[in-house]
Amino acid sequence: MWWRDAVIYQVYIRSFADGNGDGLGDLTGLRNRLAHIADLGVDAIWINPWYPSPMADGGYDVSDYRDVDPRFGTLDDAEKLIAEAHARGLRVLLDIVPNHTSSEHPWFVEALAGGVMRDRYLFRGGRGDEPPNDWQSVFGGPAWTRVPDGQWYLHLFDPSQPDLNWDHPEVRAYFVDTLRFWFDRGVDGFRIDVAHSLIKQAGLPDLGTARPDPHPHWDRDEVHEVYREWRRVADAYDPPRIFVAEAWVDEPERLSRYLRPDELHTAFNFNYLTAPWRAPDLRRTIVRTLAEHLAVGAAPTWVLSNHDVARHLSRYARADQSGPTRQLTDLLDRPADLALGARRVRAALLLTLSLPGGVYLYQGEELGLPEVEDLPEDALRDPTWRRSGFTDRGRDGCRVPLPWSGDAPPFGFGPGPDTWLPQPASWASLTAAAQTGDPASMLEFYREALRTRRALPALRTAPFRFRDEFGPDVVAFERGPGFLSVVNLSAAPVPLPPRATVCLASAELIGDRLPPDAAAWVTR
Ligand code: TEU
Repeated sequence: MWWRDAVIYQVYIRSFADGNGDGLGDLTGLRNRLAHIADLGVDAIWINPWYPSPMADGGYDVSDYRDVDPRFGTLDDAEKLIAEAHARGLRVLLDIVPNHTSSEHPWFVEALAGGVMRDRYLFRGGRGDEPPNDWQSVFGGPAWTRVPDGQWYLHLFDPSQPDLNWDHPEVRAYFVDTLRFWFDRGVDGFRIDVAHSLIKQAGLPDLGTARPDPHPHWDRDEVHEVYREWRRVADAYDPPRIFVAEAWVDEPERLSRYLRPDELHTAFNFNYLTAPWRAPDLRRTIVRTLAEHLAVGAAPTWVLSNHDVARHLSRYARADQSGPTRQLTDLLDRPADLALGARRVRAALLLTLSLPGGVYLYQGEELGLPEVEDLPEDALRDPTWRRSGFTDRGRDGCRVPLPWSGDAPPFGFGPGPDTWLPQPASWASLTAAAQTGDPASMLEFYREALRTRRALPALRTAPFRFRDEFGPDVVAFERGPGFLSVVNLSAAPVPLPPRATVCLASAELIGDRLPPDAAAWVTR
C-alpha cells in the first residue's frame, strides 16, 4: 500500500533532460539525471507518454501502445530505466491514453479506408453538411471531422486524436493486453489519461444549451466497468500494480466513485489545484476531499501543477488569487510578484506535504520555475494555439525544458545547442547546479521538506484534525497530538503556540510569529 502516502514526481519526458543533443528530452537524459529525482527523496516517478507518436499533442496521440518513440529511445532503454529506477528505490508509473489513438495508429489508418475497422472508432453520418451533433473539442471547434466519403469521426481533442469506441470488445481487450505488456516489464502502475471519458451515451445526443446531467460524454456510469476489469488485471500481479485517474470531475462524490475498493487506487485532486490561495477556499477543499475519500476508504492525493496548467508559482504570484489554471491573461514580469509566488510555493509545499495521503510534484517546481508567459508565438507547439484560432496560447509555458547548469541556454539540458522550446535567459539562477548547496534555495527547501516528511511517521499515519484558534485566514491542523501544521494566508504575522518546537518553516519567523504567506511544522 505504498501509494497511499507516496510522493510521486512527474517527469514530462520531452522537457526533463536530453541525452542525444536533438533538443528533445529522452530516456538517456532521464537515466543520466535519475539521481536528481532520487536525491529529492520521492517514492516514484510518473512519466508522460513515451510511445511512438506523431507528437501532434505531445505524445497523447499514440500510434503504438507497446513500444517507445525512437526520439525518446528504445524498448531496451525503457527496461534499463525501469531497472535503474527500482535500484534507487523509485517506482515507475507510465501514462496510458485509452480515450483516443493517434490518427496514424494502424487501426485508424485502416478505418479511413472504410470497412469494419470503423467500428473501433465513432464514425457517423452528418446532418446535411453539418456534423452529427453539437459536441465541441476540448481544444476548440467541433468535435467532428469529415472524411472524403462524407462520414464524420468523433475527436474530443485534436482531429489527430480520434476517439475509440469502448463498446467494441477488441478495444477493451487491446488495452487489457497493453496493461499486461508493461506490467510484465516491471512497470508499477499507470496514470489514466482523461479517465472520465471513454464511454459515450448511446445515440450520441446533442449537448443542447443547458448543462446536461448526466453528461453524454464525461463521467458516464458505464466507465466503471472498464476500471473494475483493469483492477482485476493489476491485482493479479505481485506486488499489485496501481492506477491514478486523471479525471476532471468537479463533484468529490462523483470522483470518489472511481476510487471504490474494486476500482482505481487514487485520482488527481484537481479541486486542490484549482483552489485560489485563500484560507477559506483551501479549507473547504480539504474538508470535501477528506470526507469523500473516507467514504470509500480511499487515499486522497494533492497536486498543484502539471503539464496542462500554468505553474502554481505564477498563479500564486497574482497577489489576490491563484490565477487561471491554464492561460495567465495578464503578462507578469515584475520580480516582486515572482518573489511572492515563490514564497507561497514554499508555504504550499509544507501544507501539501502535511496533509494525509499522496502528493504529486511536477518537474521544475522544486527549482522554483515560473510559467514562461512570453514565449514567442512562432515557438508555440501546443495544438490549442492553432485550434483556438490563435487566441489561446496553450500549455507550452509550463513545458519549457529544465535548466540544469550553466549561465546560458540550453542550461545543461543536453549536449546540443538547442531546446525544443526556448528557455528564458533569466533561468541562470534557477538551475539545479546553482541551487545545490545553497540553503536559501527552493531546491534545498524541497529536499529538506521531503526529508523531514520521511522522518515524521505522524505525517503518514496520525489522524487529521483542524485547529481553529489561529483565525479564519490561517489553515492549521494537527496530525496526532505531536504535530501541528500552520499556514498563514493572512496579511499579518500569527503567533505560534508557546513552547513550540518549529522543525521546519517556509520563511524566517518574526520572533515566535509566523509571517504572512508562510507555513511552519511544529512538533512537541
Ligand atoms: O488532459 C485532459 C484534459 O482534459 C486537458 O486537456 C485539460 O482539460 C486541459 O489541459 C486543462 O487546461 C489530458 C492530458 O493531460 C493532456 O496533455 C492531453 O492533451 C489530453 O489529455 C488529451 O490526451
